[in-house]
Amino acid sequence: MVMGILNVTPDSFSDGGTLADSDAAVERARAMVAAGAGIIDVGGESTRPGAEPVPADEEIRRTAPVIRALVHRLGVPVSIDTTKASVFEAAWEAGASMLNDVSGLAADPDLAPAVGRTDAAVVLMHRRGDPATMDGLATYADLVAEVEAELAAARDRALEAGVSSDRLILDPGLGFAKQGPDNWALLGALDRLRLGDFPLLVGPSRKRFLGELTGHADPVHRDVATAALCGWLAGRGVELLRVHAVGATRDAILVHEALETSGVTS
Ligand code: HH2
Repeated sequence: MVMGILNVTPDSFSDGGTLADSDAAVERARAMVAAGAGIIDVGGESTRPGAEPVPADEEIRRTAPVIRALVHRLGVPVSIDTTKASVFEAAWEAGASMLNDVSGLAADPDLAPAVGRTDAAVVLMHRRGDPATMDGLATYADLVAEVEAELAAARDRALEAGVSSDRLILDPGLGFAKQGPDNWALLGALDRLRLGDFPLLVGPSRKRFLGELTGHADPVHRDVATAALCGWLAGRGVELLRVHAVGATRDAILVHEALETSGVTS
């Protein structure tokens, strides 16, 4: 499934400040659904390195009305991209059905119990530190083993808070406390990062490691590289792909599926 990114922020790294109001956000989401998105991920706080923290009440003000509009006007499933319990609770109240927590339930001790009281699906992403510190924490003696162990700790936080295992989705957190080559190494270890057989979400969209590869300094020029990688990820059985350019990713998945149906790939 393709997850379309809807950042209602002034400062996201590739699309910050591009949505003037709630109506513009609904129209962007409508286009993403028409292009093949099965779920929309709404974010009200940028997670990029160095991003300014956003107070919870401001994050709620940005996200809750948009979520309500998406659920009621488009009827599309919505995920809330937050690390804060109160923002999740407002999103849940507004109709969101999934929590996407880039901190893997580590940033806010109230978030695990809050999501445990609901039946929301939960994406647990791997990162270290926060936007201010994560680039300085991207040092690993054994990258895959450490990411695997830290994802297992996030899984345990969720299970201890009462989130049932069939609602958990894991994410290696491309670009979060990772140096360029680390992202490629983690892509080569996805089967291990499932911790058994949890579904995976992967979010390569427009990220710096794709800019380093292609030479495209402007993130919006990285959609072709994103789609190419997403086609490959679909071939590895990754369940959820979080992207800005939904149509390009959908096309890449279709190409992969056609090759598989024709017996060209195994
Ligand atoms: N990446 C970003 C934000 N949220 N969530 C998950 N689960 N996985 C990711 O890889 C991921 C994520 C960063 O991208 P974006 O939302 O475009 O930027 P910003 O954080 O600046 O709003």
